[in-house]
Amino acid sequence: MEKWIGKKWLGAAACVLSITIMVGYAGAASNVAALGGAEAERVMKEEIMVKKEAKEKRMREKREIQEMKKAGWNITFLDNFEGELLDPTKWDHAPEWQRKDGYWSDEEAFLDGKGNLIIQVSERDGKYYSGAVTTSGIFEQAYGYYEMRAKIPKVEGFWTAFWLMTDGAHTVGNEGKDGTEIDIVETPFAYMDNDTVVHAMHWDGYEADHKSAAAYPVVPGIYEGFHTFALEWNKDEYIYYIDGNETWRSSAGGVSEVPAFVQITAEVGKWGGNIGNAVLPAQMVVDYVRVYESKENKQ
Ligand SMILES: [Ca+2]
Ligand SMILES: [Ca+2]
Repeated sequence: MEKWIGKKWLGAAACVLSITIMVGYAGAASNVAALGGAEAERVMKEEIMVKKEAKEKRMREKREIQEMKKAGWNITFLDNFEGELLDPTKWDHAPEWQRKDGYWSDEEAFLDGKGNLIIQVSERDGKYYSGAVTTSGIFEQAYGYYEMRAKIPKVEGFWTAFWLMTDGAHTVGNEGKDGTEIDIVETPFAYMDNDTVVHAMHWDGYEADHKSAAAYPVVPGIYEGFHTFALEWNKDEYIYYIDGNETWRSSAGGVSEVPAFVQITAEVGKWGGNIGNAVLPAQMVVDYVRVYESKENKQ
């Protein structure tokens, strides 16, 4: 009996062993298949997540524009930089010419196909090239609310700028009322790790009569990730915002009364440090630009 039991147990044990081995093989085989399946599933889930996030982003953007409308601001210019090519009904490349220590080049301003405008700085044959886009001759507005969402690189030797410009900024006399260069944000100190940006106005030309006013707000983490940079330009003053928080207000030079065009540029020059220390190419990534007009403060 004991022997039989022993045999039986032995047999049962062998059977369990063989089942284990079979299960083991089957398990290994299904693990290989599962690995492929899991990878495919991971990729699929990731794609669904990316699409979901993109949809949520679009809805959030629409909601933000709706909220501005409720507050009395109608959108007059919007570019989310979707698609493959810069929209010629909204932007032009700024003229290719020497700017300080670099050259503006069409090649350095382009869409990344992921919903962003790239403003790049590159070195080619010892020369420095940077991107610049403008709405000059396409879109101009006096007063309003101007906003850009962008990620600024921490690279030495150049600065990015989101600014409003008009030919009137060159006209001497009548303060800045007949035209002011309004620098919503400039970033010459990005490489210094001091979290400082520049807001500025320039008027009465760029020679002996040149006048300007500027502020240098410190915003912790401003050179990490995306941020919004905005200006409210009304008949009384200019109000600057970063991430929705007021960073400066001023009516220096008298407030400009003439339409201006929008520019997003990178400038190579010593104000931004030594370009020789830069790791290039470097990119500013712009998610969107929005311009609104106030019902109460139309031009
Ligand atoms: Ca003037
Ligand atoms: Ca975008």
